[in-house]
Amino acid sequence: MIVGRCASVWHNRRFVRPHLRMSAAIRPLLVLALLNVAHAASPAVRVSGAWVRAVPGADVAAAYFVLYNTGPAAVSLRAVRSPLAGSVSVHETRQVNGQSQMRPGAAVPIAPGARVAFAPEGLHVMLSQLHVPLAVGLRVPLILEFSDGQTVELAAPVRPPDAR
Ligand SMILES: [Cu+2]
Repeated sequence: MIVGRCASVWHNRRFVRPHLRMSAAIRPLLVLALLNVAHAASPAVRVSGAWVRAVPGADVAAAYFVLYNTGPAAVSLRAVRSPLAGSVSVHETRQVNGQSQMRPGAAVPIAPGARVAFAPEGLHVMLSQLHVPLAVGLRVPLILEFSDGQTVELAAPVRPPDAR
């Protein structure tokens, strides 16, 4: 079963390939595009303290981190992806009438110079349909997409269920 799921991860990778095969006419444009990316250099948003809480026996888990907008303009976290999860969404846990409820959130805005913490009992990234069990110590690749077009890739270590 795991082999089949891993195959789907590979399938996703293969999906990227057609971009690399292109005619000679387009190649100079690609070089320009890459130069632009290099020029844009470091992303405006820095991500620190990323981790994922292990949930034994479940195919869902929550990821946490702190976002810090070092740029002069507001940026929002638009989407998160992971090759280990079939579905990834931003959630917010709220207390409603004394009960803890999770609801899917929209893009998360980060004002210039502001920090936004994803933490237990608040904002979190919900990883669903996990392709592999998340053992403590495993590093979960996360790709964060921001409204300014920048993406940040990181590997969030899995911590025990009682981690805070
Ligand atoms: Cu959630």
